[in-house]
Amino acid sequence: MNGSALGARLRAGDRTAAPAALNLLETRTARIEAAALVSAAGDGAGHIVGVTGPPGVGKSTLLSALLREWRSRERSIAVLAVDPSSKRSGGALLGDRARIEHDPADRDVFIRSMAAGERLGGLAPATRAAAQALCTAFDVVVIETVGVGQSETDVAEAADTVVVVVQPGSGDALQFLKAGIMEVPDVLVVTKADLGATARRAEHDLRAALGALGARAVPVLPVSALRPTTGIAELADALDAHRAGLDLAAARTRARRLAALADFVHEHGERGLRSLGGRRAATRWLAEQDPALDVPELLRRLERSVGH
Ligand SMILES: Nc1nc2c(ncn2[C@@H]2O[C@H](COP(=O)(O)OP(=O)(O)OP(=O)(O)O)[C@@H](O)[C@H]2O)c(=O)[nH]1
Ligand SMILES: [Mg+2]
Repeated sequence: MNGSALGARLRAGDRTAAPAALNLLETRTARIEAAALVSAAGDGAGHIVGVTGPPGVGKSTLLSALLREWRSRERSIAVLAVDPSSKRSGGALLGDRARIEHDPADRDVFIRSMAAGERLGGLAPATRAAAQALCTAFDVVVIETVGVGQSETDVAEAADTVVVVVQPGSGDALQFLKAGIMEVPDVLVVTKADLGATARRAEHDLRAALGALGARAVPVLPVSALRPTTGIAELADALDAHRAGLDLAAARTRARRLAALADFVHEHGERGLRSLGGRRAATRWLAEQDPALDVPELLRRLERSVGH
């Protein structure tokens, strides 16, 4: 099956094209077909939600509960679970991992594990492309990543809305402040709210940390993802509310530009980035390009601008 045919099927809302589309996007030797797929799929109206947080915080369990909530709202959902174990990352990350629970016969839910990017918590170009292509056929596309410090910015670049999941009693609130990543979350979830006082303290610490930073109003939501769940409907509502406030066309243009730059760095490394005059200069240059250009064209223009 060629890329543009698969992209066209997704664009027509044919969710059964998802597995073949992902196979193609993950084939390293099929870059041209993969680009054709993403172009043919076009700009999707689906909501791309990034879910990130440290290993074992409860992301997959949370998604199992969110999937049930979204299905009860008749949304179709694709989940791209970025698997850190596919990189050399040491066994410490694994251990007590829950899988995302779902009904395998439900054709409105598609779950796929994908290889991680170069950095721990980073996104491979195939994951960005997959999110862009799938959001034409699914109402919600989730990208689940293991977040460790700075790497969360990768998922923020690919998603419309970013949920950062925080473990009670972990001191994560202070970590966030130190790492300067309070800019990343659109919604903060304190998971394992069933732990009681520790969870309430984490919620309080996060609100205090956000208050100290001033500026953006980020909801902090306590959730328990173990049955009987609490806070899940509120989380789904908060995601909808964030989405409703977005300029989606602008967000998609921004995502395409960032994806092109990420692809460029993937191909040409930090040296290539320096030849563009650094990340800031490259971002400024991209901001001057036609907003309608797709990722492959932006990448070509970036390469041409430095004579590659
Ligand atoms: N008490 C309690 N335990 C939870 C909750 N959510 C998840 N857990 C437990 O936390 C552990 C890790 O959950 P996962 O959902 O696998 O966490 P994860 O963030 O997806 O983990 P990785 O994918 O390995 O990074 C499991 O033992 C879960 O049962 C919760 O709301 N309350
Ligand atoms: Mg998980």
